[in-house]
Amino acid sequence: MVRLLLRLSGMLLIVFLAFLLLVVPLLAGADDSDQSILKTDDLDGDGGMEEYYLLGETLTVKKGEQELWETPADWQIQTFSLGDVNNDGKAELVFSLWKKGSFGKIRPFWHTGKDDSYKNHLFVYKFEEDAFKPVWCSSDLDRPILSIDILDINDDGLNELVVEEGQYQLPITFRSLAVWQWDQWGFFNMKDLSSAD
Ligand SMILES: [Ca+2]
Ligand SMILES: [Ca+2]
Ligand SMILES: [Ca+2]
Repeated sequence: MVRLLLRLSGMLLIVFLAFLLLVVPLLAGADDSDQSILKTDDLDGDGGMEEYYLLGETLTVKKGEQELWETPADWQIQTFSLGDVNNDGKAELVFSLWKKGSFGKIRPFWHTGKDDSYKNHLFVYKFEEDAFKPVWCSSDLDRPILSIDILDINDDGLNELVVEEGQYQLPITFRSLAVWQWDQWGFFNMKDLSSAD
C-alpha cells in the first residue's frame, strides 16, 4: 500500500514537472508572439514579398532567409504600418519610434542647447534599389504616436494617415485620433484644417 502511494505520488510529481516543462514555455511563447507584429508587402515592386517584423523594439525586414534591413539599436520602434501614404502609387514603410535628440547628425548650427530629449517621432521610408531610404522624418512630436493606419477615410481616392496619439506623461490616460494627409513636402493635420474653417 505504501509502495503504491509512493508510486502514485511519484507519477503525480512527474506529471507536474512535465506540466512545468511543456505548458509554461508555451504560455511564455504566447506572450512573445503577442509582442511581435508581422506584415508582408512588396515595397520595391520586384514581384517578391518582403516580411516586416516588429519584435521587441526592433523592426527587421527580411526576404526569405535574407535580412534586408534592421532599424538602428538606438531607436525604439513603437509601431509601424505599410501603405501608400503619399499617394504616389507605391507603398511606404511608416513607423513611430522613440529616440534621443531631435536632430541626430544633421543638427542645425544655430541650435546650441542640449539635444538629449527622448521623444517620439514619425518616419516614412521607401524601399528601392535594394535600400531603405527616408522620405520624411519628423522632429520631436508634440504627442507620441501609439498606432498607425493608412486608409482612405473620406473616400476621395487619396490615402490618409490615421494615428492614435497619447501623451508623454505616464500612465497614459489621454488618447485621441488624428488624421494627417500628405502634401507635397510633408503631412498636414486634417483635423486642424477643419477646425480652422
Ligand atoms: Ca519586393
Ligand atoms: Ca507612396
Ligand atoms: Ca482620402
